[in-house]
Amino acid sequence: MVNITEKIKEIETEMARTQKNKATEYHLGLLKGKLARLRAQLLEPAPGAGGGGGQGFDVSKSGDARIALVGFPSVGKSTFLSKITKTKSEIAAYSFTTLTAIPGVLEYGGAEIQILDLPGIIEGAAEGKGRGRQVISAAKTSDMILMVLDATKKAEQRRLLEAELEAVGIRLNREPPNIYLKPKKAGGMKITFQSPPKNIDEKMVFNILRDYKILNCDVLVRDENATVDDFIDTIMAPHRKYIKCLYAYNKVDAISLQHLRELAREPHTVVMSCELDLGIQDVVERCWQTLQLMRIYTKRQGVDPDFSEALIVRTGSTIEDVCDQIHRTLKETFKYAMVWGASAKHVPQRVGLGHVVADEDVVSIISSYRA
Ligand SMILES: Nc1nc2c(ncn2[C@@H]2O[C@H](COP(=O)(O)OP(=O)(O)OP(=O)(O)O)[C@@H](O)[C@H]2O)c(=O)[nH]1
Ligand SMILES: [Mg+2]
Repeated sequence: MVNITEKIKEIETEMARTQKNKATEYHLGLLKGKLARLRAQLLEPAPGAGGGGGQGFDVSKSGDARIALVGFPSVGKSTFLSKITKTKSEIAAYSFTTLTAIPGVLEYGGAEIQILDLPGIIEGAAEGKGRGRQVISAAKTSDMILMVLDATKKAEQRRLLEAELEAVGIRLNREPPNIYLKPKKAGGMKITFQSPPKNIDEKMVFNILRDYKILNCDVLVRDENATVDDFIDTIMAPHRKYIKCLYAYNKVDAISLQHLRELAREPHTVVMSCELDLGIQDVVERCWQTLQLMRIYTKRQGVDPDFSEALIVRTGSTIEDVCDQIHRTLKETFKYAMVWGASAKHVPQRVGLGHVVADEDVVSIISSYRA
């Protein structure tokens, strides 16, 4: 069997050796395309192929969302899990304490969020070193990644981890590229740019598609800033996962106030000390915001609302979405709703199906249904 890892190394070496200039741009683009294909092959071998590396850990999803704790060994992932859930995951001063995925449940005002404590990732995880590949597969199934970092370590730890996740097709805090690609049965390639592209051209797109043996297709590049990488991501769309990420720097008890302030200013970043119990609740709140979910409490007429159980809807949802969440035919008999909370202009406010609700609103649906 040909060794994919070796092939990947070969291409990476060639890319490093190839000077970046106008003349080699096409060649580099092709190499990037090949690399993306090999990496996907490495992670997701064909069904039935032996030694499959694509599987994550055997933990079933539960609750309203899943957050994966990803980080290098000994940064405090298990300590954090123990702080925010009732689950105790083994904690120790040596690396690789956690050897499998440990799920915990974070209860957040009637919502249940599954927190997955994972073994520490080491460099080269994407190539299958250590348990990295499994960890990464588990991260890929999550709604959000909480990247736990050690504030006392060098800044490059974050870049290294990002590169590992990037290599397996995880895209952090980004949107899918604005490129339309539709393979066809015949008719050749039709490549259209909505506005003059800055980083790619028709020949480059053509070459990469041909290398992927996509000879008949429609392409529409809507973003003038699209790069070769964006284009490859579009071709590899089934292997790409766009996930929100929050960076949590732990152990800030061991760094200077100055350094702490610098870290806290970075985008998508929070700081905490599990040891001193500092900032933990902030991290939980930022996780909740990052998930872009809302808790809606329902209330029957004349009865107090039940705050122990929430309906979970996406941020920006309307009363109509809330109805759909309760029962798929509720809309049909809907008369109006009463809303208490941040979205109400006065309390309570009488609203229709189009009203946009806010986190922690209390909603009472009045329907014309009679039993
Ligand atoms: N100074 C300091 N130490 C901490 C803090 N949080 C955790 N630690 C210590 O860091 C060490 C590693 O913690 P763990 O929670 O086991 O780390 P982990 O990320 O789960 O490690 P692996 O399971 O090996 O990947 C332990 O000795 C903890 O007591 C903190 O906020 N400050
Ligand atoms: Mg651990």
